[in-house]
Amino acid sequence: MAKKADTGDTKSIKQEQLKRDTVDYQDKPMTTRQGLKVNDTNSSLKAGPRGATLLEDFLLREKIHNFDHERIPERIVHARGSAAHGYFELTESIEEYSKAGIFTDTSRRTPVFVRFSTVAGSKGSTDLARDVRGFAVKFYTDEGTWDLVGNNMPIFFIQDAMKFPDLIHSVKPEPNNEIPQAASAHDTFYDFVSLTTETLHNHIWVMSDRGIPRSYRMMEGFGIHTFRLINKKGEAHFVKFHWKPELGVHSVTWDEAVKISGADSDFHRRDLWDAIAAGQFPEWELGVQIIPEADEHKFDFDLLDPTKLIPEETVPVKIIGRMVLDRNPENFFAETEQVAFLPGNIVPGIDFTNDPLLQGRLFSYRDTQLSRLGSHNFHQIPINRPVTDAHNNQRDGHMQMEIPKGQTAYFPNSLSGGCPYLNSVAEGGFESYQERIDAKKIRTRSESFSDHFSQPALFYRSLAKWEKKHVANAYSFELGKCNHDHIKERMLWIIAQIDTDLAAEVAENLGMQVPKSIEKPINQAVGADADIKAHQPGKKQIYLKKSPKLSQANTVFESIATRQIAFLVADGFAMKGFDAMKKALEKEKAVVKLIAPHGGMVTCDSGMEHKVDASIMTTESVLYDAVYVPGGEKSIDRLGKNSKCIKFINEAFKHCKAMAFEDEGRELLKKSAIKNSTEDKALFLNEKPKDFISAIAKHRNWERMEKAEAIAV
Ligand code: HDD
Repeated sequence: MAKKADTGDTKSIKQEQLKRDTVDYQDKPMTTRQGLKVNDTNSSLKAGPRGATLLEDFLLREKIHNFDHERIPERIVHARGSAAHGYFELTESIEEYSKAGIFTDTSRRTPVFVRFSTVAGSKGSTDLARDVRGFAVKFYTDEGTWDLVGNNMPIFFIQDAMKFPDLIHSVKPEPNNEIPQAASAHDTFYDFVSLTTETLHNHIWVMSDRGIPRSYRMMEGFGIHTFRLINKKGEAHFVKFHWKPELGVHSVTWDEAVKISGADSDFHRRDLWDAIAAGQFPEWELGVQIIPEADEHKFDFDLLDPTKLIPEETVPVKIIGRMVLDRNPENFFAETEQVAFLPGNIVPGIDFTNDPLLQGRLFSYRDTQLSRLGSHNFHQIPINRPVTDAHNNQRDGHMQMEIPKGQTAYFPNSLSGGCPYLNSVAEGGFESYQERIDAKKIRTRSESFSDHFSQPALFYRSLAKWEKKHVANAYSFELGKCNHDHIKERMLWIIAQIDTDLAAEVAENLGMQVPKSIEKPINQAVGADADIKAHQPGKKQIYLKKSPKLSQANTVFESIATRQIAFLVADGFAMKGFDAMKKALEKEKAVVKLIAPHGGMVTCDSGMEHKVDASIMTTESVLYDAVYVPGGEKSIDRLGKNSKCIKFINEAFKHCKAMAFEDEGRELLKKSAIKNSTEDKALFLNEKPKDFISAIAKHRNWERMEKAEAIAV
């Protein structure tokens, strides 16, 4: 059993296991794959220096053969991602609900591997696409591997796995011209969404700031489906899983997202890597919402419907553990690319429900690994191997890496003494929950799934004013990119079912009217004999006025740890103020970056040289969380003549960031579009670092939003 380490030593069983498979080429001679020492890897074997290459050249053939097969198919969804190792610790046992060791043993430290991702884009696409983010956690538990394969939003687009290929085909680049990449803003997606109103709830989350996170480290995670917990007595409770980030939930604006995509399309990947490399380990709490089986039908929606969340105000989230990511992978391909998550990987004490989306996923993930990883033995790849030993009679096939001993590969057997032997439930053998089933076999959708409007409306009502504005802008942008008016009209009618003012604002931006009705029923195209009624959206209900927990305005605003602060400097900048500000920010674990008109070194007014982190030519304002400009006449004069520097300041203001100017630094402010803005809660002129720090912790000054809109950059 992996025990919690008392010291800083966090080495886990998984880490030790991976270490055995890690190859270190340092101080080693170059060899072929067969171990033959190589003395030339630069030229092929030829008939004379200018002659034809010989077929005999086995060295060339081996090298090129490997190169020709280096790529594997990318994931059909969630192709773009980044991952890290870490651990999970239980802080409170929930023994009364679950017998899983991971939920009962508070002394354990369970190794995890977590992969974050976007959904729609290809492997090389931008991190900052407006999209759902995947949040997949592999727990290497003592009882076998458990995968919680979730997203950063608590609901999903569709209710039945049968529709997943349609959803994905609609959002992926259009099949005739393969446009657009990593973007939902196109006709086929909105054609599908507007004909499939069950998508609305997840869709409005994507239109909100949740669709463009500031960092993977600043996202919530959700298991989405209702799962079951099973205790020692065999009793079941329903459960929803939540990950809550220590740093709070924060996002960038759409204008920034677009610009970050150009300035650094690896922004989230780099952010995660750099934070871990700097010892700033991202951390989440694991929370559960637990519902007694007897309460299954007490809700205004169906617990099996994955397009519904249970408001935290209705069932509070109980925090039971913490997850820390403390190690970057050694090799992206071997670990991050080859990791295979399977929602079907569970352990005793956790079980599924009949959520029809979850049921389909149980098949799909195992199946897809065959196309992606090429062999059903993908579980033997080091990153996918459990930390428990695996013994069974499954044998052979492509890329078998083990050498199973003995005469038998069947059960029952007497020739091997009945081994590998079966385990009773008391010995930890897995037993599916004995759910009573008495039903007709039928291809339909339960009518209890038909409420498509109440929760998108609840989400929208719960947002702060600035969040609502962002949603209206996002709808306007996305629909503005569609070419077909009938699709936009259908969407406007649907948005009006969420909120009429929202629909009116979007319609105005599109130069259209919100239609009073639509010609044909929504979801008309469900199939010849299909149960059209079951696919029609029900009437909107208001069972909860607001759910404040859904708004990012109510997240954590405590820390500035890992926030990137741009210090704009040129030769001659004043040390007065600079040093105190730098020390104060670094004390709070923020990252100070010196940005200057040139690379190399920059000299302050006391003659000291300081290393420039980025020349202003190579960086952009959108990559930083806040800006500080120290004084120094010479420095400010130089910066004031640099138009990129003025743009840097204008953009930081536009994006509502905290900004501080010292002494002559204020002259730079005058040259910018901001001029002399006073009474701005995140704009500081010769003020104490303390105030600047608390403004950075608030992430953005959204009160500035209207004024900021007017800034043209
Ligand atoms: Fe899925 C990958 C999350 C529904 C089929 N999915 C994948 C990943 C995440 C999710 C995070 C990336 C895992 C990784 O990092 O390797 N998917 C979800 C969530 C869903 C969901 C939260 C609904 C609640 N997915 C879903 C359905 C199907 C799939 C209904 C098919 C019926 N998903 C896949 C897949 C992928 C995948 C095609 C692609 C690569 C992979 O599995 O390993 O099988």
